[in-house]
Amino acid sequence: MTLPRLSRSAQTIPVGIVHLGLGAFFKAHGAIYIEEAQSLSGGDWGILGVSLQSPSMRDQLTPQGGTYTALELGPKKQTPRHIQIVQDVIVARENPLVVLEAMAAPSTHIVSLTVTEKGYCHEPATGRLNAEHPDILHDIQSPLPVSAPGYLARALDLRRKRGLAPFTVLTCDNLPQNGHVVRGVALDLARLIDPALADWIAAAGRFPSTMVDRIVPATKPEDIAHVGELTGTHDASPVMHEPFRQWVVEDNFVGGRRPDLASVGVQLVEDVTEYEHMKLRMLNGTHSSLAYLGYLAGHETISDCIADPVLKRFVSYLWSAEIIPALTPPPGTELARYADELLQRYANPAIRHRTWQIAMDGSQKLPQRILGTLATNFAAKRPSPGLLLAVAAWMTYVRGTDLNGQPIEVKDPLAAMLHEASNSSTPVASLLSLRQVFPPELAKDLHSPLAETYARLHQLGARKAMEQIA
Ligand code: CS2
Repeated sequence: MTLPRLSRSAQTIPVGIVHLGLGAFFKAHGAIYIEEAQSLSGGDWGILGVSLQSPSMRDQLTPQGGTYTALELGPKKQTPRHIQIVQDVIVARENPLVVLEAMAAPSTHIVSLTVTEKGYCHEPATGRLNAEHPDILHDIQSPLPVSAPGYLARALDLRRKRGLAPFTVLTCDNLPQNGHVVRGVALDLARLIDPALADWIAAAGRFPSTMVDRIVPATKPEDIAHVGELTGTHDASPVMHEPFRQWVVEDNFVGGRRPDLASVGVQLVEDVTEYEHMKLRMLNGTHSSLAYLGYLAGHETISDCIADPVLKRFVSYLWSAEIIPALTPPPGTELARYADELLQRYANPAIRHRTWQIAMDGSQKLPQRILGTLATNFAAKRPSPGLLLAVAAWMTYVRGTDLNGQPIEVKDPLAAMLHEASNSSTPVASLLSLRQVFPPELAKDLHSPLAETYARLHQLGARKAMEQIA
């Protein structure tokens, strides 16, 4: 039976937000908060979605008027919801001028981003713009950009020249001090284009840091079929998400203009750092650890990992012995309780979050998720055998073959470099010498314990090596 196509039932709302990198995460997180804030408190906060490269999101959403289903998957209950805050989707590569004009429109007050870690074209180890990046080299020369920093700098330039206030740049990616990073790359690029632009952005621009959290696995073909059965309409672009959500945002917007986020449970704070460290190191740090070790142990998803008593024990040990002692809790938060909640979220069998998906782009993720904790523990002389094992598992994974010699499809912007280093005669030393990932001081400290851990992992296999630790 062919199902009718999902279509818009709500009125359109004028666009106040342009979102760069419209993907599953933003559709299931920021967009839902903004839709709720809009319907509770009003304001013209419709979202214009932008895909920087691929036309697929536009092709899926346009025939349904930009609307989609968000399916909340609890352990026992499923709740579909029709989200209508996205008004339209544009593909930047096809229409760069249309995107720049939308960003420069007087009615646009916020440009939000989910472009993944690598989309900032920065050096993960330092957080600074990688001025050698081919997209950045292009964007220095051309008024029609290709990178996210390029769109920010060029659109801000249009606003400056037209005498408009800048938009607020609201990053929603899992980077430490994400506002600071996006401000840094936009300023560095602006300075290469026109120093006067950089001075204007530095003085008038606002780049609040945020902590974003909701587990949203990539949508699979079977999810589309399932949503069709559940709702009776065909949605080419549904998103699956867990019930939990959290958004902590620094309340630092140009002219104070933003949706009424507090009314829908967003925490507006002065400084997001402690929330961000907690989330990146406790959630994303163990996600990445489980991704590499779980993958090598033969587990397909995070909930499969937690169903294995060895991995469940190991991850609890990571929190209590290695990660929590290196953190300062955010106000009113008990970290042991946060860990218990994380374990429950990971165990949710309705969420099929693949270890392979989380393993992607490890070179961009490791520093803020795992290496920061390792550095703190080194300084405090606190042993970290578990996190060392996670790094050794990453070093094994990026070879492109698992411990049984089976091929792994490694996705990473540095894949070629990682492949060469990890398949050399000294994999640990060669990988540690990659300055994009490992700060030199830490690399020195890590070398000998990591070489030993790597050898043990290869001798015992992932499960036994975890069992030995916890
Ligand atoms: C995950 C995150 O894919 C990944 O790297 O660790 O997407 C994670 O699910 C979210 O940050 C949860 O908020």
